[in-house]
Amino acid sequence: MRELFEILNENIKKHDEIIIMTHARPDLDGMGSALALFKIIKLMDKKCFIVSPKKKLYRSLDKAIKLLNDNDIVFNFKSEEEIINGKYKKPLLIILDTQKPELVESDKVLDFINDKIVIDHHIGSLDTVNDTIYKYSDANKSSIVEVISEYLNYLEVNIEPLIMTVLLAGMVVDTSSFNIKTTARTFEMAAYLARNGADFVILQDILKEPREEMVERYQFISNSEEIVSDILMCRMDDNIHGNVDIALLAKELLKFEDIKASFAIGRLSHRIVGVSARSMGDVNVGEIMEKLGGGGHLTDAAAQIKDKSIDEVAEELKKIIKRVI
Ligand SMILES: [Mn+2]
Repeated sequence: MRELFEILNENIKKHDEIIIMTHARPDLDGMGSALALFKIIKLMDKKCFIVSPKKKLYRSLDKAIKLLNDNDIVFNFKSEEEIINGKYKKPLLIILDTQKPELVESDKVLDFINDKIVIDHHIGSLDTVNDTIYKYSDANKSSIVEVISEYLNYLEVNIEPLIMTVLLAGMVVDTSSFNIKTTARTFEMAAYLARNGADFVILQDILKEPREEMVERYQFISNSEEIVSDILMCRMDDNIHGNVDIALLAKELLKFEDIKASFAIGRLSHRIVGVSARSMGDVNVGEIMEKLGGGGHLTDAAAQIKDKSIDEVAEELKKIIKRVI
């Protein structure tokens, strides 16, 4: 990681404008990291912008940004048009929490800026941003927050404690409260964030959910089915949901006693159905999602299927699971 930090330092110094972009429909990990990196770059006295999300923010992230703004901690967001029309002299694009061109917030910005650094913690695929100055991709990292915390630690700089809280919230979300993808180093970085001001009460406030949404989730869960022994599947209704909502369902299902793997199916758009899969490690859900055209890790995977109903996807998934197990 030292190499990444040296390259970041060198390139932030070398460029005139630093543009930070995360994936579309950003979460607390990707955008929380972007906010912290923005502050780091401002400390280095450089112009910095974050690519504005086009779609409505997830509630938790929206809450976090409002809370920061209410405390006079502000950021510089720019739309893709503003960036493309910005007449920049020497821009650098830093991409966080994804390396897939089809997942970034703006493919126009991706095409527009030549100098790119990618920082990701998902398993790489063939379809990845190329022509980068440097690509850091480590699937053993819990979150991008963990990497950015390491960077803060390496630089020995201080940013606002409230941003530390948002970073820790991102870590909590990406690790399902330190249950998955968590190493000893993750806890060390969580301790680092706590030592530098992360507040657990504010963190809980950021992550709290409205009652209706939790009740709705448990309705879907109550209709879940055990496909084969210890494997649960749950389908949502036909309304459009965010992939975070689908992932949350899969994570919840995995909490039930004896359950080794879980799958949640929901509609992501009028044409796309999403599947989110989680496993305790005995069942390779990455392999199962690959058979549905998706991919991922042993314990954490997903797929997106075009032009099929939720029930059709559910039937296909059942067949695959019965074949594999
Ligand atoms: Mn992440």
